[in-house]
Amino acid sequence: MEGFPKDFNWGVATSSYQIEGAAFEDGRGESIWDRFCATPGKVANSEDGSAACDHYHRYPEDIQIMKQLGVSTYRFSIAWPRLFPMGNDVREERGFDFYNRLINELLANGIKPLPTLYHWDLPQPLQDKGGWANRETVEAFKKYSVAAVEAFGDRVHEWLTLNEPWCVTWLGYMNGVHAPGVKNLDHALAAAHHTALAHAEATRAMREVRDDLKIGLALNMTNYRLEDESDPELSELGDLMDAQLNRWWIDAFLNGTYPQSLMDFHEERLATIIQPGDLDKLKVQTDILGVNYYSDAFLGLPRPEDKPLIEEGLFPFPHRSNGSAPEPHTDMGWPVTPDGLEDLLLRIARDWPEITNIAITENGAAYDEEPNEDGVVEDARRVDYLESHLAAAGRAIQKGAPLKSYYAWSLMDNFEWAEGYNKRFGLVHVNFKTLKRTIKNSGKAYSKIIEASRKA
Ligand code: IFM
Repeated sequence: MEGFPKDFNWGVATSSYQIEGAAFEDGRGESIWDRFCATPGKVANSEDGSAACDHYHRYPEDIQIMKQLGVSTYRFSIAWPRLFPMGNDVREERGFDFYNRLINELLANGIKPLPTLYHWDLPQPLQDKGGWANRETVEAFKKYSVAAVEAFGDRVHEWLTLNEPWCVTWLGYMNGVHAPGVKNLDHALAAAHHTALAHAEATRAMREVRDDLKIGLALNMTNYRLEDESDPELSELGDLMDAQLNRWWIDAFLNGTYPQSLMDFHEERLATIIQPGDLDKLKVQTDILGVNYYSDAFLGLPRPEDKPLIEEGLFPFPHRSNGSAPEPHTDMGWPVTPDGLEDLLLRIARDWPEITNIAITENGAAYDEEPNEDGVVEDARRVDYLESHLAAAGRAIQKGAPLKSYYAWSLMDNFEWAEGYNKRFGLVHVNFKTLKRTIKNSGKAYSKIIEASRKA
């Protein structure tokens, strides 16, 4: 694979609720995803993450698998309700003990930990007070982040605050397909602001504890491909969607602003949410831009029935928009568009030259191959996806994009949120009955790419 320097960080990624299981063990508190999954009709097949991959108990085996793959870094998330079950100041030491064990085991095996502080499992008691729509959650997140750095910062030097605040905001508080399942534009806009503020406040507070940390956040980003670039209505919608997904959190931490088009679009509502002095607080030194890239988004002219929703602020889903997307698609229905990754990395390099450390913190594909009679998982489509996206990333590096790390999503098949266990993203297959792990052909291919790049 061309373009990658010898010291490139090769990794795999997961998140707590999607893999840990042990949801009711060692004092872990209820999270919004426990509550959402227990609500009929919210998750496919009424599944939940209570057992998931049982990584809570099997993490030593999982770390051995990472070692076999040859990765040098592991992105995981810390479950806030394990450390602070009620979302207040009351600690659960057994939660801290678990992450100490995990981090120590990673380091003992030569794997650098990259924790994400918030990958969607908000303590339910905080949601009972409004969750991310309530400004108090910013302060609670700051305190939790500081406690995590105090506990683990002697060994963990790179951190991500939030994963995909766009999903937290728009899937969680506007169209309700993710926990907490709220459908309210004022709550969504408040969440959009409070997540940006939380990243900034937590980052500053973490740095006060230790000045040797590199801190960033992970954003889901895409390229919007317009069906007709000359159509003014479509161009305007494309700009608003780009602002909402790609620019909102970057403008916040880089410049202490939000995109003007969205400020105008939501002017009255935002005026009641953004308090005087807030914009200055948004700007914060952010060392790593995590990019979660899965596919480009194809945007066609809004259908008449979508127009009232758009006017209200509910824009189409990035990967399910109504433009004509090319084949093939993954099991999520997302088009496979590797060149888009190169374009996106080059766009970041061009539009935000201040960003000097990009990590692809997620990239991967859902395909449902099972082990064959010889126990081999022949997931050729995932091998293609991985190789073509890595080739695109390598080209972007050669053209000057400051890409330093790549984390494949995901280490193993896991709980895919509202889709349940049906959508398999893993390089490692998990049999959810026996919990047996089997490295897929894509895992073997990834391992070879890593080995070759270190030798090159
Ligand atoms: O599984 C998710 C992950 O938790 C966040 N980013 C997208 C992935 C695939 O949908």
